Amino acid sequence: MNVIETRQRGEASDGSGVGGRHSRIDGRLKITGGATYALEHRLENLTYAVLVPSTIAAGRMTAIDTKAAEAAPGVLLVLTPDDDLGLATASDWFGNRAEGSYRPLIPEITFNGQAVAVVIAETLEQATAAASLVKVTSEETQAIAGLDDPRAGEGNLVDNLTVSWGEAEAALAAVPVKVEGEYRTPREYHVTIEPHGLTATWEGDRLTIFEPSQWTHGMARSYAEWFGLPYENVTLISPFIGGGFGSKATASFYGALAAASAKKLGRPVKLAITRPQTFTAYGGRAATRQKIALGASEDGMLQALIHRGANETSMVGTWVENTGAATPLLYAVPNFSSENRLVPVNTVTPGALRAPGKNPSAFGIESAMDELAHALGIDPVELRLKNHAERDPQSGKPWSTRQLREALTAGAEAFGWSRRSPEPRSMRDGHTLIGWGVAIGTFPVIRAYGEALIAIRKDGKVEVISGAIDMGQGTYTILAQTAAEALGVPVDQVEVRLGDSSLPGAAVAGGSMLAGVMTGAVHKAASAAREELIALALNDPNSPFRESGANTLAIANGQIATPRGDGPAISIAELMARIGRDRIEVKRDTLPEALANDVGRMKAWTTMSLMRAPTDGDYSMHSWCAHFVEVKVDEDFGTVRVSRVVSAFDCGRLYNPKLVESQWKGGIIMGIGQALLEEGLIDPRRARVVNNNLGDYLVATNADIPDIEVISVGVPDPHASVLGGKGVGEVGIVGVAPAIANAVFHATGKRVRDLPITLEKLI
Ligand code: MCN
Ligand code: MOS
Repeated sequence: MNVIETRQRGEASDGSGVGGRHSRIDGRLKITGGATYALEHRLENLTYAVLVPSTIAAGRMTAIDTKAAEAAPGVLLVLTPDDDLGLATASDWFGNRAEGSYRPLIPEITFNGQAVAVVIAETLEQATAAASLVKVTSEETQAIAGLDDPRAGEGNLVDNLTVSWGEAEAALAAVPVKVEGEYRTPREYHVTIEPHGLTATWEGDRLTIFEPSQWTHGMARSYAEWFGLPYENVTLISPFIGGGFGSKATASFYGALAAASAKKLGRPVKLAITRPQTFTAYGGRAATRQKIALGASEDGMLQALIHRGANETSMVGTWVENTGAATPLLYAVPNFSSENRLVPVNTVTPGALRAPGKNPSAFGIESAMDELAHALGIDPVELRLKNHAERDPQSGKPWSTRQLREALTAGAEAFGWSRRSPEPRSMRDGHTLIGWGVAIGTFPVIRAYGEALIAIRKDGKVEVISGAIDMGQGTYTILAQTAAEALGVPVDQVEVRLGDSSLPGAAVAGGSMLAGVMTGAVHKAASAAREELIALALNDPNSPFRESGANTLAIANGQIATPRGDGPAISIAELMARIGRDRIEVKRDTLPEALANDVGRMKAWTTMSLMRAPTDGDYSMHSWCAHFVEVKVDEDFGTVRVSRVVSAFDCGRLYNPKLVESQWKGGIIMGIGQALLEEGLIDPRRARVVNNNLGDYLVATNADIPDIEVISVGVPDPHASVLGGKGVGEVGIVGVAPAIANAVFHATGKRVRDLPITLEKLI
């Protein structure tokens, strides 16, 4: 079922290998309804679970009355904090595991919407109706609604995020030109089109979970640990995912509840998170604020940078949205000081949302750089080029590759930046003010390990098998292309099977690392499979090549021949028939020798503990971009429209430029939404997310999006990955919001330092 055939009707088989513009091979299945998503699996005897959310944000539940719910039609089970489900704790992302038991429902309430009970019934309607009958009595205490709540305070310093060199305060006091500002980003949400949820089913002591997942192995580990099962007893299946953006990388309390209920009932349980619950069942991007001071000499050389950031976190968990993530990397500055604080508020613990840290960080520093350019009277592109960092200012290491100058230059050229008139409010079209803005962005290269199995079938088809996932970014397609190239077969001869934790191991599809990890593993396994096929063709007594005198063979376009073409030439299927083989399987991993034992494997696939930081090694490795934006602002109404975007990127080698362009554009589109629309509105009285639906939480739609031109200026980066690519999935969003804010300033002369840029801030 989760096998993707690469042939698409009406599409020529172009045999494109790595670097080809192949369309997504899962695209047809998705748009014709052939792709089965997690909640669409129809199991016999299925039951339905519905969560009961808390209506207070802080306090303690003193009593819960479930009698009416239990007596309601069709109800099978009601679980409350009074039920001990016998679960153990699970490891965190890095594989650290606290002692003790795990209770997914607790009486201590720390946010509005926290689940206090779950009701399981024969039908969804029955469970929904019964959930409304659960009566909760609580002692309510005063909640801290968010970062702006006066009771929230300054927060606690995160020690390992304090970075400094030189004498920033003294240098700032001495410079002739300085700017200071406070920049804020609101709470944002993933709003994936496919909401979360799962179906859990047991067979004896084997648990199967159908759940959308950015990381089948990591999530399977959590389930195994909760229930005290051997890892192999859990299978998590996730062949298709309707968007994740960071929200589907961990197993969550509702997964534990569904699986525990299924165990108790001896029947499969489906738990679908409702759209409003997607705002509280897991966390979105934390709200942030950051104070930035920049000091420069009159000729525009940066002398000092002081950065004081903070992000909200929950009362019970720690989420670091590092506002200083991009700040130390972008510019050469001799005196630098940066810190980040955590401010606990009554919210669900925030989580990773496309380019966590880097995204709000870029909003701060890139807005501030625009303010500095204006104060200096220097063109903002020129200011950035002037202060280009020749090596990583923080680690002191050379960049592996950094085509940021090229991105700024190529982007400016394609945009027509030289025609910009520098004064704010100096470009207009009737009642419409026109503004042009620029900002840069970055995202680190994160390396990890992967494993892939390549099977050559007797029909000559090649299977690529891995537990890695594809949530829309293109994994199926690039892995087919990689195997096709390494094996010398057309891409439509390759089938890719992904999204199942029982398949070979892979890192998380997060941190923009999966493509580099998995193309490396597939390339290695497919190259080994090719060697094996050639060895068989040369040595098998029944092979037509046995007497050819050749000491190696060539495979191209699915045909095996002698290198000079002077011997026989046959298809892979024919060779398999001649040598009497049904299937050749080759599995390879990219683990270093020292980690290739059982423990190393387990750690590599199910935790992040073996991930390699961008500066681990001799180089500092990052993707880079420069965004150029035009906005049109209605002078009377203050409405902002983005009318043109040109962005240039350095992401190293591109495995599939068509998919990369789509990733970049997707990031830019999200960035436009972030700049102009997205904002979780929190009721200060009850700390409740007010706009918890797709009608009121606004994201960019087609009508908000202009033509977007993307340009690749990258060169292969041999240090970043086996095939020379750097991360693509997240860098596109980084820097978009400040480029828009800078364009709005250029159009209107008004500097908006808190997102989103809505009309009331402009009139
Ligand atoms: N790619 C490429 N050449 C490269 C690098 C990547 O061709 N050098 C292309 C490939 O098509 C690959 C894709 O870009 O499948 C993304 O690769 P990569 O940057 O390695 O990112 P991951 O595969 O790890 O995907 C995760 C990343 C993250 S972290 C978020 S958040 C995000 C994103 O991808 N969420 C997405 N892109 C998304 N796209 C969709 N449609 N839906 C999401 O939820
Ligand atoms: Mo992406 S936020 O790292 O899943």
